[in-house]
Amino acid sequence: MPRVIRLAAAQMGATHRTDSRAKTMDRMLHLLDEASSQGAQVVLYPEIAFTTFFPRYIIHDKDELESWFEHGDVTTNPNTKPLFDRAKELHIDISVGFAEATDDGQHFNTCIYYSSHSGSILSKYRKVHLPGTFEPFDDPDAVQQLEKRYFKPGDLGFTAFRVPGLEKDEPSAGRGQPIFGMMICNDRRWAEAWRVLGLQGVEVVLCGFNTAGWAPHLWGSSPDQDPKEAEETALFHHKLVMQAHSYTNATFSISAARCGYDDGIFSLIGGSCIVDPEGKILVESKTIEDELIVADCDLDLCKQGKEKTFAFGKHRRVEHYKRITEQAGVIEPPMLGEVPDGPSQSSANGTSAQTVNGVKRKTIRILLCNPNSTKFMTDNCVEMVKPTLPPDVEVVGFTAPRPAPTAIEGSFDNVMSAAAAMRAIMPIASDFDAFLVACYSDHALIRMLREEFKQPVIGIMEASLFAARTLGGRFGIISTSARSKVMLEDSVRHYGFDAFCAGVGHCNMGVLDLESRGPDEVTKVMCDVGKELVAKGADVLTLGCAGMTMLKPAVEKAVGDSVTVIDGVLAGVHHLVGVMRMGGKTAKAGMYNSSEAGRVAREQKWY
Ligand code: CDT
Repeated sequence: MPRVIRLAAAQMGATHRTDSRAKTMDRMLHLLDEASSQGAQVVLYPEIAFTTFFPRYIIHDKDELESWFEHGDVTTNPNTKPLFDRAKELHIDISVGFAEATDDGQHFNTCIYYSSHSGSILSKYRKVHLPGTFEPFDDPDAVQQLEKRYFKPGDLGFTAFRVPGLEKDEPSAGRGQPIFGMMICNDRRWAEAWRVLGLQGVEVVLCGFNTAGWAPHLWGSSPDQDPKEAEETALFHHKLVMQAHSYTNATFSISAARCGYDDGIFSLIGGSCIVDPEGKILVESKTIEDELIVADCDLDLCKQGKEKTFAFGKHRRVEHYKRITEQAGVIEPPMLGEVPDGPSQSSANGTSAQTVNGVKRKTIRILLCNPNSTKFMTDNCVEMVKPTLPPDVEVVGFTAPRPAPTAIEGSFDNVMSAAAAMRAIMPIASDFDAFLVACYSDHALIRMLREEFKQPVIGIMEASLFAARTLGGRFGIISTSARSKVMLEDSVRHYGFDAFCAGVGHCNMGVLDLESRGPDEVTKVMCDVGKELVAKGADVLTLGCAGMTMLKPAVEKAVGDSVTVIDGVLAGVHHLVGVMRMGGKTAKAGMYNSSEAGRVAREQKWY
């Protein structure tokens, strides 16, 4: 037996700032009477239906602001009670949006489902996705959307609920009472909101909205965009999301607009519609005035999608969806350097290119990991090392994705960059034979990589110090800032090389100054610092930042032939090549034993 229910959207045209509540209530009652005369069983009203859409105004006066909110129980408060009384009298269920002030002083953008059957509120939803800004735009012509200022994000989740009293012959076909879900305006643009309802078997999604037709500070191409064209695009996006998400969750949906030109100037789109589970619009509004749309919806039509194409239990692969709940913002894939695809060459020791998964690659592939997010530094390092590579060795540059800091100048940057870099390296690590951490410090990423992988890992500071011990008696480090000098002195001690250190000098510059101040100024300072270190007894100098790589020849010239200058990137790459040729791998019997098993046991494998 079909489960047909008659659903309606009560679209509401312009509601001006100066309109009285009584006037707006009369319009709402009129729409309800019309719904009754058309036999509608459920009527959806828009978001913030009892007043104008006040979040477009900056309101400093506390009393005025509170006057836009509904306080206490909306079904008994005199401001709103008449709507619920009439719904009960007409035996029509209603869903309506309003600005909610709670007894304990919280404010939400809310809607409720009122059951005329029980004469009570069956379910409440508080808007989760609040669009716009907290602070108003400075531009006096901007259309403001200050929902983040006036409301807290909803705290009730997307909870589907059963609605009694709608079906003629309950309980019908053993499927139980209809399953409804609610969302408000901007929520409809988020697939996550729909899917959470879809996963509860929702059959009707209700969504009231106030969507600006022209708000160039918030969306659209530019303030010069033709307002009509902007409205058409806004309408297109509205229908797109209602249709697409109804289809992918095999549910009916109803949307009800507050539309028209509020205060004669603020454009809000219409486009109220009722969509079926195939994503087809059954009925849509034709005006931007008060208008009722009605459709008969056979909820059994949801079955096809729920049992075939979108049979979630059969087809969803939740193991691949973790990012959706664990990550809000975007983490881009790492920026990899160019992978040369020229003909394979034979190496000095007889090794040559090998084929992995049908892709030709060099025998030794080193991932040069720049843990900061400044790509030109990575590119400079790769460029500098390229001419020195044996034919079977390839160095691929990796730049940590945001939110890694653009420069690493202290412990905070160190840890934040290590976390961002490690998350991005984990999925690609197996493609590389060794890792070079291109930050001149005792960087956390070095130990993280050693713990998690067998491939050899070295940092450019460690590599410089090993080379310096091999090539001279005392070394000096040319570092960037005064703080870096102190940190590197500590690291030298940590690495156990302090007995061989003639000193650490600094250029009084930040990491990014090395680029922004220009090569002449930077070279001069670096050469001066280098000479001071030589005067203190250093016969080897190391460049204390990956960003100094390109200036090695200038420092060499300044200190003369008898002093050796070491760049950590070169030292690191060739150290790794040597270790690889020895068949070396990271030992796992001690401190570099991975703690992954423990994380899995604690359910903390979150990367
Ligand atoms: N009310 C609401 O959520 N409106 C937003 C537009 C905000 S930006 C102009 C919407 O998504 O329709």
